[in-house]
Order: sequence, then C-alpha cells, then structure tokens
Amino acid sequence: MENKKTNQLKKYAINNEKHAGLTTNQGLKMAEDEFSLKSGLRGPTLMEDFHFREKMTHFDHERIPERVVHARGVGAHGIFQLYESLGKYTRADFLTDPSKITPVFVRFSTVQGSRGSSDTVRDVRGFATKFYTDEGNFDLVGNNMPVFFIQDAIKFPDFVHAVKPEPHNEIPQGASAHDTFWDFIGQNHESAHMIMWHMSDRAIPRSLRMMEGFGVHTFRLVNAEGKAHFVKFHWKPTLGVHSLVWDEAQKIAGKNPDFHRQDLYEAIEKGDFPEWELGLQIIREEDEHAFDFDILDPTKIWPEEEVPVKIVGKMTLNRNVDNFFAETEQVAFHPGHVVPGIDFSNDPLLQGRLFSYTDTQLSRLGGPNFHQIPINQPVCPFHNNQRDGMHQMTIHHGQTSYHRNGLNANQPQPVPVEKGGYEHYQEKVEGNKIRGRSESFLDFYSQAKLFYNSLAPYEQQHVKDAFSFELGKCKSDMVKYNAIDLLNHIDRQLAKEVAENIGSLLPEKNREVNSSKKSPALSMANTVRKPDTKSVAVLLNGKPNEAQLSDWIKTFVQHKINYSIVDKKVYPLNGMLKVTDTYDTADPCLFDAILLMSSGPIIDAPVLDFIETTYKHYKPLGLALDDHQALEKSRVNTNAIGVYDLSKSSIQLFIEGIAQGRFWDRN
Ligand code: HDE
Repeated sequence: MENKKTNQLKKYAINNEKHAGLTTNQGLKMAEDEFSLKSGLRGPTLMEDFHFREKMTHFDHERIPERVVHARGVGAHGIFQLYESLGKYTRADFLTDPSKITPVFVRFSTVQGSRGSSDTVRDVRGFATKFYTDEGNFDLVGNNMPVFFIQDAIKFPDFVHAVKPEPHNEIPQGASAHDTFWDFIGQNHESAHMIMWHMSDRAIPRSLRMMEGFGVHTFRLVNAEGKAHFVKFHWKPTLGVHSLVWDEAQKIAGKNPDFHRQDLYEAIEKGDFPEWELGLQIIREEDEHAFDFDILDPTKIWPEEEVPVKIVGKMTLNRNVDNFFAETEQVAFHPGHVVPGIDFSNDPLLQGRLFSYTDTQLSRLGGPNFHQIPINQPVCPFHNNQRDGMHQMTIHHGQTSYHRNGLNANQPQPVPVEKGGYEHYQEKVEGNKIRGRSESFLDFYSQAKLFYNSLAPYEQQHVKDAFSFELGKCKSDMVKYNAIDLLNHIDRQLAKEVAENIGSLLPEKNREVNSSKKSPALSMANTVRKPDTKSVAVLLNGKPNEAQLSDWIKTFVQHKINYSIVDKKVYPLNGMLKVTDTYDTADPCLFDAILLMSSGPIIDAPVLDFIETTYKHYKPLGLALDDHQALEKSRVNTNAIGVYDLSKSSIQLFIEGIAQGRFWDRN
C-alpha cells in the first residue's frame, strides 16, 4: 500500500540483494569478512585493520537511548480520510477536504517498561499518530485512556520516577504493582480518576487493534474566519474495544511477550487492516464554563452523553514498517506539531508537553536535525534559516541564512495567513504570575466515581481484583493505607473490599463522593462485537473427521477468523489442511476460542488443560466429542453458557459466541 509518505521513504531504501558486493562504508570492496588482520595466524590483531575497526566501531554504537517513557512500541503506516468537510470548525486542509488521503504513521506503546518488556502488562497504552498533511506534520500524541495521572506538567518527572522500576534495584519491570507507584497515588489524589482507568480492563487490551485512542487534552479548532471551538480527539476502533483477563495477560507475558506487536504485524500482513474512526467532541468557546468540570483539566472527561462524539473520518493501517529501527524507533512525535486550524488550550499538562518532546529527542536522536530522519520528514517542502548541527543531511546552497536579508530577496519569506501561514489563536490572557492550581481543578473524585458507576458488575469486580493485586504486592502498610484512603473518597464498598483483601485498615469515616451519575459510553460491555480477526485453536485428540474439519475451517475463513490446528506433533492432514502447532508451542491464552475434536473416551492431559483454561477465561468452547461423557470429570460444565455441542448446535452459533467474546455469567 503506497502513499505520498511511503513513496518518499523509498528514496532511502537499500536492498542489499541488488548490490554487487560487500564494501566498507567508504565503498571499498572487501575480499574477506571473517578474519581480522593478524600478525601470523596465531598472532595479535593489527592496528591497521581498518575493516575490523570500522565494523566494530559501528556495532559498538548501534544502540540509542530508549524513550524515557513509552520505550516499548510498535508502528505501522496507513492513511486517513475525512467523511465530510469540517470547514465550519477548522481551516486545517486535511480536515476540510474529504477527497484528500493523508498518509499517517502510528506508534503504539506501553509506558512503564523498557524496550524489551512484555506487551500484555497492566499499563496505559500510547497511541501516537503522525498525519503527514500537505501543510506539515500534525501529531496527535494520545493514549488509550482519556485522562491522565496529574494536572500539571511539572509533576511529570515525579510521577514517572514513581512508576518506573525502583531506583535501588530496578524492580519491577513492566508493572505498576510496587510501593513507589502507589505511594505517589496515595499522596496525589488528582490521580483518582486515572487510577480507576488504570485498574480497569482498559489497561490490558486484547489487541492494539481493539483499543480506543484519546488526545486527552483540550485543543482548539480554528476556522478560516478565525472563530475557535474547544475540541477533544477520539479514535474509535471498528472492531470494538476488547480486553484480556488478568490471568491471561500475565501468562501471555511469558508465553509470547510480543503478543500485541505480532498481532498487529500479522493482521496487516494478512490484509486485515485495522481501522479507527476519528471522533471529535466540540464545545463552543462561549460554553467554556458551562460544565461541572473545568474543560482545561486533563483528569476530566467530557461525558459523551453531555458532549456527543461526532464521527468525522477513518484511519486505516495498511502497511508494516520495512525496518523497525529506521521507522518505529526513530519516529519523533510532538504534541506541538500542529497545522493551521489546530491550536492549543491552556491545559497546564499540555503546555508542559509542548516543551518536553523536542527536548527529549535531542538526547535520544542525537541532535537538532532529527526532523531530517526519513520517517520524520514532512511530505511538503520545508525551508528556513536553521543551519548545521549534528547529522546535517541537507546541503543548503547560497550565501544567506538569516531573516531580513537583502542579498537573497529575504528568502525564505514568512507566508501570510491567507496563503497558509500559521497564526496563533489570539486568545486574551491576563493574570498575575503565580504557582498554583485553579480551584476548578480540585474535584478529584466525582469522575472517578462516574467511571466506576458506569462499569458492568463484572468490570467492577475486575477493578476490585486489580486494586487487590497491585496493593497486595506493596510492602509498606502506610502506602497501602493511603491508597485505601483514596478509594474511600471514591467508593466506600470498593475501599472496604480491597482493604479486607490486602489486610489493611479502612478509614473510620466514609468520605465517598455522593454521585450516582453514569456514562454508558465508559463501559466496554456496550462495545461492538464481531468475529472478524479473532483466533480459534482447533484441538485434535485422536483422528479427526477431516471432511467435517474442512467445512468448519471454510466457515472460519469466511468470517475472517484466524485458526491454528493443534495436535501432539506437526503433520499434514489430507487436502490443504495442516497441523501447525503442538500442545507445547501453542497455549490456550493465545486464542479467543477453542474447538475440540475428540475421537476417544479419554482426553489427554495437555488437551484438557487447554479446555479448562479456556473455560476459566470465559471464552467460547466448541465441542465435537465422539464420546459425550469425555469431559464429565473435568472442570468444564458442558451445559454452561458459551459451550457449544457441535453435534447438536450449528457452527454458526459457535461463531456468534466467538463474536460475543466472553461469557461472564459462566460459573
Ligand atoms: Fe508523553 N512523553 N508526556 N504523554 N507521550 C513522551 O517523548 C511527557 C503525556 C505520550 O510513540 C516522551 O519522544 C510529559 C500524556 C506518547 O514515540 C516525553 C508529559 C499523553 C508517547 C514525554 C506527558 C502522553 C509519549 C518520551 C506531562 C497522552 C510516545 C519519548 C506533561 C495524551 C510517543 C518521547 C512515541 C512520549 C513527555 C504526558 C502520550 C519525555 C512531560 C498526557 C503516546 O517527551
């Protein structure tokens, strides 16, 4: 899938196969690449061995610093297209011309762990999109949760120091279940809302393709007449929002640490292109103070029932990177990369981010010319008087490199607004210099409660379990008690149950915020459900009925369901089918559903383990048993919801079960 950006990248592509021979970086052909130059076959290596020195020096410097947060990530190329013009709100060209196809690059990430950590840990997921528009790059650097832990950027280093592995022993990796994180949360009640999201199923997505994305901050859209509206950006996945269960997430972290990046890579390779719709929540400037929350506060959502999400376009990821380092690792996002028609708000978290992102690239990418790295270049021309610096790739011609020059007709000249020049929105601002927080930011608990109230009972149970797990891992009683104290401001019953589970005291006084408000849009129980791109393991226990198996596989393929056939060994079946996995290489946690074809009275132990684990994780089970008693002594209730006896019910029902995903009412 090609677009303006991928075509631009081609200029830099090198395919070794097309080259005649091995050379040094100076272009010298080398006759030998296995032996260093020595004084005698058993003698010492010589200093003059330039080939060895060059090869080793380059290798010694292959690594660059990983991102200080969001170090582990995966990226893909794609396109964005608008459904209808948003000219009423913005003059951004890519948001006003529905015929325009804008190339994008998206990088998904976890926050806490280092580059080699596991994908399925409990964490926030980064969801950063670079739109290569004809007016320059616009970066929407968001997360899969709509709020954040802190309200002011100056606290970010403190928050990150608290959540990252502890400094004395660098433990834990890819986890927030430790004392410093919970100490921070207990001491900073502005995190109350975000911690509820973090303890919810949103923090353990089933797939990066099945997560929402949020710009988090309030931005501004400004139209051609200079009229502004406040806006929040949303990404809504067309496959719906789905999660793992915690037991699965932990096991997958060991069984396949690359679970999410592999899932994304394989879906794109297969042509099952992930899609998200772009949604906007828009508030008129006149209504800035019309809500019971401050719209500049990044720990608050705008409930969708109060401010509807207007769906305006679609993004499709349709191409994997050619080289992980060159593209995914070197891509540099920045919330300050905006285009005409998009501007900032005074959200104090956003304001601080506008500094941090360029600054961090200087050490990560080694100098001020990182915008010249192919993945970061805009697809439109860029000219200015900035010069030199580390890794300068451009040969600027001419005598002048300063503004107001007469020698080169003052080129490059500023572009007037009518011709596409960027103009900052002329917001009137007045105030005394002050370090402090607006009183309108001080209600920490109402939306935390709103989130909890809005969850289905099973989702609330998962939140309780997550708090109990995380706090149960903490060692300090003070840390545990402070966290319970925070919960006591949100929901007394939640605080009480978690306190009991972790052996902590409960504050005597109930300080629960008084609100029974709900926002149904916050619950994942209300999401879209489809069988598409889910995965089924077909387990063989004894010789299968191959004609039947072929029929079922055909139906899976029709529904875009991925399948693996699993037996004790890998071997070909008749026709096109093949056993591709063994009970050793596969694992029940890696699939969305299981179909068991068993031909004898005895179900082998590893097969039984698959079935029982899948049942325990509430996932659909299709059973084709020659002997109907075969599972009688197992922990599987064959009459339970989401268990399909395929000798009686049609495969179609099983497929509906796969679309449904989980059967939470199963006992
Ligand atoms: Fe970031 N954040 N952040 N962040 N952030 C970085 O930039 C920072 C925040 C987000 O895939 C860093 O290039 C500050 C909110 C994503 O390359 C760094 C503050 C949101 C990514 C940085 C925040 C994000 C980053 C580290 C508080 C959601 C990964 C490496 C004021 C709206 C982008 C880098 C990628 C990365 C700073 C808070 C999203 C250090 C100071 C809120 C998705 O610059």
